Amino acid sequence: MRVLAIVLAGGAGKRLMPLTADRAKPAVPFGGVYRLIDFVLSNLANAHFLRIVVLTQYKNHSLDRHISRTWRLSAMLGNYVTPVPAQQRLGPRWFAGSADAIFQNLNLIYDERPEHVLVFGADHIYRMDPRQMLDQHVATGADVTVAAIRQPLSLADQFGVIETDPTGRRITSFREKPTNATGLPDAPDQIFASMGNYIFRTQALIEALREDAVNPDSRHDIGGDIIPMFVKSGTAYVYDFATNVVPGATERDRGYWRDVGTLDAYYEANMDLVSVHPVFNLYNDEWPIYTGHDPLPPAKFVHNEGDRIGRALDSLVSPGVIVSGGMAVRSILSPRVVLHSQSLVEDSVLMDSVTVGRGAIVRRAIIDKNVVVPDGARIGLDLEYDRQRFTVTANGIVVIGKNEIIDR
Ligand code: ADQ
Repeated sequence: MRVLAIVLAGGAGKRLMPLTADRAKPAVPFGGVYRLIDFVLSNLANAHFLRIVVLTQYKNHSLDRHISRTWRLSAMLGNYVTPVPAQQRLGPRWFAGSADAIFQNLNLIYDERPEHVLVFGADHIYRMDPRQMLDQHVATGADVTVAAIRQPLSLADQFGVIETDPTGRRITSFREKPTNATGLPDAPDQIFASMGNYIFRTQALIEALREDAVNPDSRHDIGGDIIPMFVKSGTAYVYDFATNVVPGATERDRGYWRDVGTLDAYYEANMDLVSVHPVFNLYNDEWPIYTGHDPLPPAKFVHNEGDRIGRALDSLVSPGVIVSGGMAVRSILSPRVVLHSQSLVEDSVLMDSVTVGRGAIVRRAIIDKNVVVPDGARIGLDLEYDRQRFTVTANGIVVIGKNEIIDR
């Protein structure tokens, strides 16, 4: 069956600032060596959906570079992962919303002539076999199938909220980020949330996008505008993510899905990787998460100045790291991080090339690329002080943007 996958990677990711100051949200590094977009692309690739266009718009340079360096499929077999920047094909305007992004790129669909189009979001951490969703989509004859997962009612205003008929399959109501949602009949404190992954029958998608494009009242958003059109005509179905079976999944990480749209959610999802029995298992080689990075030497631990042993406990340590007489606990050290003597890094995420100076202490922090933490500095110990100079989240995580200069 001919299938084209479109990955939506054009969102601004404002709630992840400062991590999205210079890069699109799907390009935000995660788990040391990954970028957020690697998760959806790995799911598609593992399912052999190998014709993929990635629609980009906002600060797309590092995303384009990552995709073109890492995601090189065999052109000889007709496979590709192609980043497509907003090109203003239809006049001098950027994409108005996710539906407009596809509308402006309909030529990609005409070129490929798929029977079904997968439209997947680019910024979630999960494993999913999309073939099982496609099977259901084809079996029900749906015009659109929306993947969904149960989430707490309190988060309803962050998601598309789905209600179904008694069979649990056909969608009877889809409301984008409602502020007055009610819980599910069998679980009043939960909602059925759209995961932002859709499969469309191609012709139905094209017709809906054309109709939407000339609707002056539309915000041209897939969740807000396109899905409700199909709900009205009774041709929208839900795919329950809880039924998805991924090869090699463990008891603990089956059904794992995280929307990392906020800094706190992003931090927690990183910490899920370092917990002693990780809730998300990176070692599933039956459904690998692919990525790419520069060729770097192995991580090195140095016993410094006679008595200081470089150590890392319950941590992920990437290639090119040097732990020179410092110590990392429950942390993620991305490529080229250096911890100098007597430094201590706890419960933190350090991105590429961060250096932590002699005797410095870093606690519950996210530190973006290239930041130099000076000798003896204290981060995450006095949140009042940190609030004056950095971003501090609702949960008290200190976030330091790329290239920021830190005073002691
Ligand atoms: P949000 O993620 O808030 O909710 P949106 O900001 O439209 O919705 O982003 C969806 C995806 O499209 C993201 O991957 C984003 O990067 C991309 N995107 C956004 N604007 C774009 C544009 N102009 N061009 C290209 N790509 C763009 C969505 C759904 C909800 C659902 C949540 C699940 O709308 O119904 O519950 O995802 O997280």
